[in-house]
Amino acid sequence: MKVERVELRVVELPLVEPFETSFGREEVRPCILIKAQGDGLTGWGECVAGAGPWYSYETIETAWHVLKDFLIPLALGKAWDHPEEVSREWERVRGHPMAKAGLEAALWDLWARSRGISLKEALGGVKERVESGISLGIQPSVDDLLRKVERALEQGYRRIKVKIKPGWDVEVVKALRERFGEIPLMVDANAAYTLDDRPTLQALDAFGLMMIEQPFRYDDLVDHARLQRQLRTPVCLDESVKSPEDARQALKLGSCRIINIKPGRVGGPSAARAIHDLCVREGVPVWCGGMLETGIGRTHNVALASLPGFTLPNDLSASRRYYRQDLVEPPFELHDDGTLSVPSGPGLGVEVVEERVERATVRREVFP
Ligand code: NPQ
Ligand code: MG
Repeated sequence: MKVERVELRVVELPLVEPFETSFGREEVRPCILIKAQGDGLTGWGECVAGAGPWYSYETIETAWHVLKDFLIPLALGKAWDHPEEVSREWERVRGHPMAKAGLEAALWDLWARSRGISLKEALGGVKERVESGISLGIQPSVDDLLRKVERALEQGYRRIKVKIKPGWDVEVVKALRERFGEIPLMVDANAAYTLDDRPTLQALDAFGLMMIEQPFRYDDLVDHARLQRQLRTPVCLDESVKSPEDARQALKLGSCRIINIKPGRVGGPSAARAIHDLCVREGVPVWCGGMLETGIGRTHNVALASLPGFTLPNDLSASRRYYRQDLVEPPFELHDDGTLSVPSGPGLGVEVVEERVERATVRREVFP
Protein backbone atom coordinates (compact mmCIF):
# COMPACT_ATOMS: atom_id res chain seq x y z
CA MET A 1 0.00 0.00 0.00
CA LYS A 2 1.03 3.58 -0.50
CA VAL A 3 -0.73 6.77 0.63
CA GLU A 4 -0.61 9.18 -2.29
CA ARG A 5 -2.94 11.88 -1.08
CA VAL A 6 -4.27 13.07 2.28
CA GLU A 7 -7.09 15.54 2.75
CA LEU A 8 -7.64 17.27 6.09
CA ARG A 9 -10.86 19.05 6.96
CA VAL A 10 -12.30 20.74 9.98
CA VAL A 11 -16.01 20.01 10.13
CA GLU A 12 -18.52 21.49 12.55
CA LEU A 13 -21.67 19.65 13.47
CA PRO A 14 -24.29 21.15 15.81
CA LEU A 15 -25.16 18.88 18.75
CA VAL A 16 -28.87 18.07 19.22
CA GLU A 17 -28.47 19.31 22.79
CA PRO A 18 -25.58 20.98 24.64
CA PHE A 19 -23.23 18.56 26.45
CA GLU A 20 -21.93 19.76 29.82
CA THR A 21 -19.08 18.20 31.79
CA SER A 22 -16.98 19.35 34.75
CA PHE A 23 -14.67 21.06 32.23
CA GLY A 24 -17.22 22.94 30.18
CA ARG A 25 -20.23 23.05 27.91
CA GLU A 26 -20.23 22.19 24.18
CA GLU A 27 -22.95 23.19 21.69
CA VAL A 28 -21.17 22.55 18.41
CA ARG A 29 -18.66 19.77 17.95
CA PRO A 30 -15.81 20.68 15.63
CA CYS A 31 -13.43 17.91 14.64
CA ILE A 32 -10.79 17.06 12.04
CA LEU A 33 -11.63 14.47 9.40
CA ILE A 34 -8.81 12.72 7.58
CA LYS A 35 -9.26 11.21 4.14
CA ALA A 36 -6.29 9.09 2.99
CA GLN A 37 -6.11 7.80 -0.56
CA GLY A 38 -3.87 5.29 -2.29
CA ASP A 39 -3.99 2.30 -4.65
CA GLY A 40 -7.34 3.65 -5.91
CA LEU A 41 -8.91 3.33 -2.44
CA THR A 42 -10.06 5.78 0.23
CA GLY A 43 -9.84 5.53 4.02
CA TRP A 44 -11.45 7.82 6.58
CA GLY A 45 -10.39 8.76 10.08
CA GLU A 46 -11.48 11.30 12.69
CA CYS A 47 -9.34 13.23 15.16
CA VAL A 48 -11.16 13.78 18.48
CA ALA A 49 -9.27 16.89 19.63
CA GLY A 50 -11.65 19.64 20.69
CA ALA A 51 -11.72 23.39 20.09
CA GLY A 52 -9.96 24.11 23.39
CA PRO A 53 -7.44 22.29 25.63
CA TRP A 54 -10.01 21.26 28.27
CA TYR A 55 -10.29 17.49 28.06
CA SER A 56 -6.68 17.20 26.84
CA TYR A 57 -3.90 19.61 25.84
CA GLU A 58 -4.56 18.80 22.19
CA THR A 59 -6.79 21.13 20.17
CA ILE A 60 -7.93 21.29 16.56
CA GLU A 61 -5.06 23.73 15.92
CA THR A 62 -2.31 21.63 17.52
CA ALA A 63 -3.56 18.47 15.82
CA TRP A 64 -3.71 20.22 12.44
CA HIS A 65 -0.14 21.46 12.90
CA VAL A 66 1.24 18.06 13.96
CA LEU A 67 -0.63 16.25 11.19
CA LYS A 68 0.40 18.71 8.50
CA ASP A 69 4.02 19.27 9.46
CA PHE A 70 5.07 15.90 10.91
CA LEU A 71 2.71 12.94 10.60
CA ILE A 72 1.43 13.31 7.04
CA PRO A 73 4.96 13.91 5.60
CA LEU A 74 6.12 10.70 7.32
CA ALA A 75 3.18 8.76 5.86
CA LEU A 76 3.08 10.04 2.27
CA GLY A 77 4.67 8.01 -0.50
CA LYS A 78 6.00 5.17 1.68
CA ALA A 79 5.27 1.55 0.84
CA TRP A 80 3.75 -0.42 3.73
CA ASP A 81 1.94 -3.68 4.41
CA HIS A 82 0.24 -2.80 7.69
CA PRO A 83 -0.88 0.48 9.36
CA GLU A 84 1.38 -0.23 12.35
CA GLU A 85 4.43 0.07 10.10
CA VAL A 86 3.46 3.67 9.42
CA SER A 87 2.45 4.62 12.95
CA ARG A 88 5.69 3.17 14.31
CA GLU A 89 7.47 5.95 12.35
CA TRP A 90 5.53 8.48 14.43
CA GLU A 91 6.89 7.25 17.75
CA ARG A 92 9.59 9.90 17.36
CA VAL A 93 6.83 12.49 17.63
CA ARG A 94 6.27 12.87 21.36
CA GLY A 95 2.71 13.00 22.60
CA HIS A 96 -0.11 14.25 20.37
CA PRO A 97 -1.97 10.92 20.48
CA MET A 98 -5.18 12.44 19.10
CA ALA A 99 -3.45 13.69 15.95
CA LYS A 100 -1.79 10.28 15.49
CA ALA A 101 -5.02 8.40 16.12
CA GLY A 102 -7.00 10.24 13.44
CA LEU A 103 -4.49 9.50 10.69
CA GLU A 104 -3.88 5.93 11.83
CA ALA A 105 -7.62 5.28 11.77
CA ALA A 106 -7.76 6.38 8.12
CA LEU A 107 -4.90 3.96 7.34
CA TRP A 108 -6.75 1.07 9.03
CA ASP A 109 -9.83 1.79 6.94
CA LEU A 110 -7.68 1.93 3.80
CA TRP A 111 -5.87 -1.30 4.70
CA ALA A 112 -9.07 -3.19 5.55
CA ARG A 113 -10.61 -2.10 2.22
CA SER A 114 -7.50 -3.20 0.33
CA ARG A 115 -7.97 -6.68 1.79
CA GLY A 116 -11.74 -6.66 1.33
CA ILE A 117 -12.36 -7.17 5.04
CA SER A 118 -14.23 -5.15 7.66
CA LEU A 119 -12.49 -3.06 10.30
CA LYS A 120 -13.87 -5.51 12.82
CA GLU A 121 -12.06 -8.38 11.11
CA ALA A 122 -8.95 -6.26 10.60
CA LEU A 123 -8.76 -5.58 14.35
CA GLY A 124 -9.66 -9.12 15.43
CA GLY A 125 -13.19 -8.35 16.61
CA VAL A 126 -15.62 -11.15 17.38
CA LYS A 127 -18.93 -9.50 18.30
CA GLU A 128 -21.71 -8.75 15.83
CA ARG A 129 -23.32 -6.31 18.22
CA VAL A 130 -21.81 -4.12 20.92
CA GLU A 131 -23.48 -3.06 24.16
CA SER A 132 -24.53 0.54 24.27
CA GLY A 133 -24.55 2.81 27.30
CA ILE A 134 -25.43 6.49 27.45
CA SER A 135 -23.42 9.37 28.89
CA LEU A 136 -25.56 12.18 30.29
CA GLY A 137 -24.07 15.62 30.84
CA ILE A 138 -24.62 17.86 33.84
CA GLN A 139 -28.23 19.11 33.75
CA PRO A 140 -29.87 22.34 34.95
CA SER A 141 -31.68 20.40 37.70
CA VAL A 142 -31.98 16.91 39.21
CA ASP A 143 -35.52 16.71 37.78
CA ASP A 144 -34.13 17.29 34.28
CA LEU A 145 -31.63 14.48 34.83
CA LEU A 146 -34.31 12.10 36.14
CA ARG A 147 -36.35 12.72 32.97
CA LYS A 148 -33.31 12.10 30.75
CA VAL A 149 -32.48 8.85 32.57
CA GLU A 150 -36.09 7.68 32.30
CA ARG A 151 -36.05 8.27 28.55
CA ALA A 152 -32.67 6.53 28.11
CA LEU A 153 -33.92 3.46 30.00
CA GLU A 154 -37.06 3.37 27.84
CA GLN A 155 -34.89 3.50 24.73
CA GLY A 156 -33.00 0.43 25.96
CA TYR A 157 -29.57 1.80 26.91
CA ARG A 158 -27.81 -0.84 28.97
CA ARG A 159 -26.03 1.46 31.38
CA ILE A 160 -26.40 5.04 32.53
CA LYS A 161 -23.37 7.24 33.07
CA VAL A 162 -23.80 10.64 34.64
CA LYS A 163 -21.24 13.40 34.72
CA ILE A 164 -20.45 14.68 38.21
CA LYS A 165 -18.54 17.60 39.71
CA PRO A 166 -18.28 19.02 43.25
CA GLY A 167 -21.81 20.09 44.23
CA TRP A 168 -23.42 17.78 41.64
CA ASP A 169 -22.59 14.32 42.95
CA VAL A 170 -23.87 12.51 46.07
CA GLU A 171 -27.35 14.09 46.04
CA VAL A 172 -27.69 13.34 42.34
CA VAL A 173 -26.71 9.69 42.69
CA LYS A 174 -28.97 9.34 45.74
CA ALA A 175 -31.91 10.70 43.76
CA LEU A 176 -31.19 8.30 40.87
CA ARG A 177 -31.01 5.28 43.19
CA GLU A 178 -34.22 6.29 44.96
CA ARG A 179 -36.05 6.70 41.70
CA PHE A 180 -34.64 3.88 39.54
CA GLY A 181 -33.30 1.29 42.03
CA GLU A 182 -30.44 -0.98 41.04
CA ILE A 183 -29.98 0.08 37.41
CA PRO A 184 -26.44 -0.25 35.93
CA LEU A 185 -25.15 3.17 36.94
CA MET A 186 -21.76 4.88 36.93
CA VAL A 187 -20.33 8.38 37.29
CA ASP A 188 -17.62 10.32 35.42
CA ALA A 189 -15.89 13.24 37.15
CA ASN A 190 -13.57 14.31 34.29
CA ALA A 191 -10.84 15.01 36.84
CA ALA A 192 -12.87 17.41 39.01
CA TYR A 193 -11.76 16.11 42.44
CA THR A 194 -8.62 15.93 44.60
CA LEU A 195 -7.53 13.79 47.55
CA ASP A 196 -9.21 16.37 49.82
CA ASP A 197 -12.55 15.29 48.35
CA ARG A 198 -12.23 11.74 49.68
CA PRO A 199 -15.25 12.12 52.01
CA THR A 200 -17.43 12.79 48.94
CA LEU A 201 -15.96 9.83 47.04
CA GLN A 202 -16.37 7.62 50.13
CA ALA A 203 -20.03 8.68 50.24
CA LEU A 204 -20.45 7.68 46.58
CA ASP A 205 -18.94 4.29 47.46
CA ALA A 206 -22.18 3.37 49.25
CA PHE A 207 -24.32 3.40 46.10
CA GLY A 208 -23.08 0.26 44.34
CA LEU A 209 -21.88 2.13 41.26
CA MET A 210 -20.33 0.09 38.45
CA MET A 211 -17.35 2.44 38.60
CA ILE A 212 -16.19 6.00 39.28
CA GLU A 213 -14.46 7.35 36.17
CA GLN A 214 -11.44 9.67 36.37
CA PRO A 215 -12.06 11.37 39.72
CA PHE A 216 -8.58 12.96 39.94
CA ARG A 217 -6.19 14.96 37.75
CA TYR A 218 -6.00 14.27 34.01
CA ASP A 219 -2.48 12.86 34.34
CA ASP A 220 -2.56 11.31 37.80
CA LEU A 221 -1.83 7.65 38.56
CA VAL A 222 -0.54 7.88 42.14
CA ASP A 223 -3.49 9.48 43.94
CA HIS A 224 -5.89 7.24 42.02
CA ALA A 225 -3.98 4.20 43.35
CA ARG A 226 -4.38 5.49 46.88
CA LEU A 227 -8.08 6.10 46.33
CA GLN A 228 -8.67 2.69 44.77
CA ARG A 229 -7.26 1.01 47.89
CA GLN A 230 -9.88 2.83 49.96
CA LEU A 231 -12.93 2.18 47.78
CA ARG A 232 -14.99 -0.91 47.04
CA THR A 233 -16.22 0.75 43.83
CA PRO A 234 -13.82 0.22 40.92
CA VAL A 235 -11.97 3.31 39.76
CA CYS A 236 -11.96 3.59 35.95
CA LEU A 237 -9.31 5.70 34.22
CA ASP A 238 -10.00 7.77 31.12
CA GLU A 239 -7.86 10.95 30.71
CA SER A 240 -4.87 9.51 32.63
CA VAL A 241 -4.30 6.70 30.11
CA LYS A 242 -2.88 8.24 26.93
CA SER A 243 -0.78 5.29 25.76
CA PRO A 244 -0.25 1.55 26.31
CA GLU A 245 2.65 2.47 28.58
CA ASP A 246 0.32 4.57 30.80
CA ALA A 247 -2.02 1.58 30.96
CA ARG A 248 0.79 -0.74 32.01
CA GLN A 249 1.86 1.65 34.77
CA ALA A 250 -1.72 2.18 35.95
CA LEU A 251 -2.26 -1.56 36.35
CA LYS A 252 1.13 -2.00 38.02
CA LEU A 253 0.32 0.77 40.53
CA GLY A 254 -3.27 -0.36 41.11
CA SER A 255 -4.60 3.03 39.98
CA CYS A 256 -7.80 1.49 38.58
CA ARG A 257 -9.67 -1.78 38.14
CA ILE A 258 -11.27 -0.82 34.80
CA ILE A 259 -9.96 1.10 31.77
CA ASN A 260 -12.01 3.21 29.39
CA ILE A 261 -10.30 2.75 26.01
CA LYS A 262 -10.80 5.49 23.45
CA PRO A 263 -8.71 4.91 20.32
CA GLY A 264 -8.79 8.66 19.70
CA ARG A 265 -7.17 9.37 23.08
CA VAL A 266 -4.51 6.63 23.23
CA GLY A 267 -2.86 7.13 19.82
CA GLY A 268 -5.02 5.07 17.49
CA PRO A 269 -6.48 1.62 16.82
CA SER A 270 -3.11 -0.15 17.28
CA ALA A 271 -2.50 1.37 20.71
CA ALA A 272 -6.13 0.76 21.68
CA ARG A 273 -5.80 -2.90 20.75
CA ALA A 274 -2.52 -3.17 22.66
CA ILE A 275 -4.24 -1.83 25.81
CA HIS A 276 -7.12 -4.25 25.25
CA ASP A 277 -4.68 -7.18 24.96
CA LEU A 278 -2.82 -6.12 28.11
CA CYS A 279 -6.07 -5.82 30.06
CA VAL A 280 -7.28 -9.24 28.87
CA ARG A 281 -3.99 -10.77 30.07
CA GLU A 282 -4.35 -9.02 33.44
CA GLY A 283 -8.06 -9.82 33.85
CA VAL A 284 -9.05 -6.14 33.77
CA PRO A 285 -12.38 -5.38 32.05
CA VAL A 286 -12.47 -2.62 29.45
CA TRP A 287 -15.07 -0.64 27.54
CA CYS A 288 -14.93 1.86 24.71
CA GLY A 289 -15.47 5.50 25.57
CA GLY A 290 -16.71 8.24 23.28
CA MET A 291 -15.73 11.78 22.33
CA LEU A 292 -18.97 12.87 20.64
CA GLU A 293 -17.62 11.47 17.39
CA THR A 294 -19.39 11.79 14.06
CA GLY A 295 -20.34 8.53 12.35
CA ILE A 296 -16.77 8.14 11.09
CA GLY A 297 -15.13 8.03 14.52
CA ARG A 298 -18.14 6.18 15.92
CA THR A 299 -17.70 3.39 13.34
CA HIS A 300 -14.03 2.99 14.26
CA ASN A 301 -15.04 2.79 17.93
CA VAL A 302 -17.78 0.24 17.29
CA ALA A 303 -15.32 -1.99 15.39
CA LEU A 304 -12.85 -1.79 18.28
CA ALA A 305 -15.55 -2.57 20.84
CA SER A 306 -16.23 -5.86 19.01
CA LEU A 307 -12.99 -7.26 20.49
CA PRO A 308 -13.59 -9.93 23.15
CA GLY A 309 -12.24 -7.99 26.16
CA PHE A 310 -14.85 -5.20 25.82
CA THR A 311 -17.13 -6.79 28.41
CA LEU A 312 -18.73 -3.64 29.85
CA PRO A 313 -21.28 -1.40 28.09
CA ASN A 314 -19.65 1.27 25.93
CA ASP A 315 -20.22 5.02 25.47
CA LEU A 316 -21.43 4.21 21.97
CA SER A 317 -24.90 5.66 21.52
CA ALA A 318 -27.14 5.93 18.50
CA SER A 319 -26.14 8.65 16.02
CA ARG A 320 -29.26 10.71 16.78
CA ARG A 321 -28.36 10.96 20.45
CA TYR A 322 -25.79 13.54 19.30
CA TYR A 323 -26.48 14.64 15.72
CA ARG A 324 -29.63 15.33 13.74
CA GLN A 325 -27.93 14.07 10.62
CA ASP A 326 -24.82 11.92 10.84
CA LEU A 327 -22.07 11.93 8.21
CA VAL A 328 -22.54 8.22 7.46
CA GLU A 329 -25.30 6.04 6.06
CA PRO A 330 -26.86 4.12 7.54
CA PRO A 331 -26.66 5.97 10.86
CA PHE A 332 -26.21 3.93 14.06
CA GLU A 333 -29.54 2.88 15.58
CA LEU A 334 -30.13 1.31 18.95
CA HIS A 335 -31.64 -2.19 18.83
CA ASP A 336 -34.34 -3.08 21.37
CA ASP A 337 -31.75 -5.04 23.36
CA GLY A 338 -29.60 -1.90 23.83
CA THR A 339 -26.93 -2.80 21.31
CA LEU A 340 -25.52 -1.38 18.07
CA SER A 341 -24.70 -3.54 15.03
CA VAL A 342 -21.06 -3.79 14.03
CA PRO A 343 -20.86 -3.07 10.27
CA SER A 344 -19.57 -6.04 8.27
CA GLY A 345 -18.80 -4.49 4.84
CA PRO A 346 -15.24 -3.70 3.75
CA GLY A 347 -13.41 -1.08 5.83
CA LEU A 348 -15.77 1.13 7.81
CA GLY A 349 -18.67 -0.78 6.27
CA VAL A 350 -20.82 2.36 6.16
CA GLU A 351 -21.01 5.01 3.46
CA VAL A 352 -19.43 8.40 4.18
CA VAL A 353 -21.85 10.91 2.64
CA GLU A 354 -19.38 13.30 1.05
CA GLU A 355 -21.92 16.00 0.30
CA ARG A 356 -22.77 16.21 4.02
CA VAL A 357 -19.07 16.30 4.85
CA GLU A 358 -18.63 19.12 2.32
CA ARG A 359 -21.52 21.11 3.80
CA ALA A 360 -20.08 20.79 7.35
CA THR A 361 -16.54 21.75 6.27
CA VAL A 362 -15.10 25.04 7.53
CA ARG A 363 -11.47 24.41 6.53
CA ARG A 364 -9.75 22.09 4.08
CA GLU A 365 -6.23 21.33 2.89
CA VAL A 366 -4.82 18.65 0.59
CA PHE A 367 -1.37 17.04 0.77
CA PRO A 368 0.96 16.90 -1.07
C1 NPQ B 1 -15.63 11.34 28.62
N1 NPQ B 1 -17.13 11.74 26.64
O1 NPQ B 1 -15.85 10.15 28.73
C2 NPQ B 1 -15.96 12.17 27.38
C3 NPQ B 1 -15.91 13.58 27.69
C4 NPQ B 1 -16.00 14.56 26.58
C5 NPQ B 1 -19.30 10.94 25.92
O2 NPQ B 1 -18.77 11.35 28.13
C6 NPQ B 1 -15.34 18.04 22.98
C7 NPQ B 1 -14.07 17.51 23.26
C8 NPQ B 1 -16.42 17.54 23.63
C9 NPQ B 1 -13.93 16.52 24.21
C10 NPQ B 1 -17.37 16.05 25.30
C11 NPQ B 1 -18.37 11.37 27.00
C12 NPQ B 1 -16.29 16.54 24.60
C13 NPQ B 1 -15.04 16.03 24.89
C14 NPQ B 1 -17.22 15.09 26.27
C15 NPQ B 1 -14.91 15.04 25.87
O3 NPQ B 1 -15.05 11.87 29.54
MG1 MG C 1 -14.55 10.16 30.76
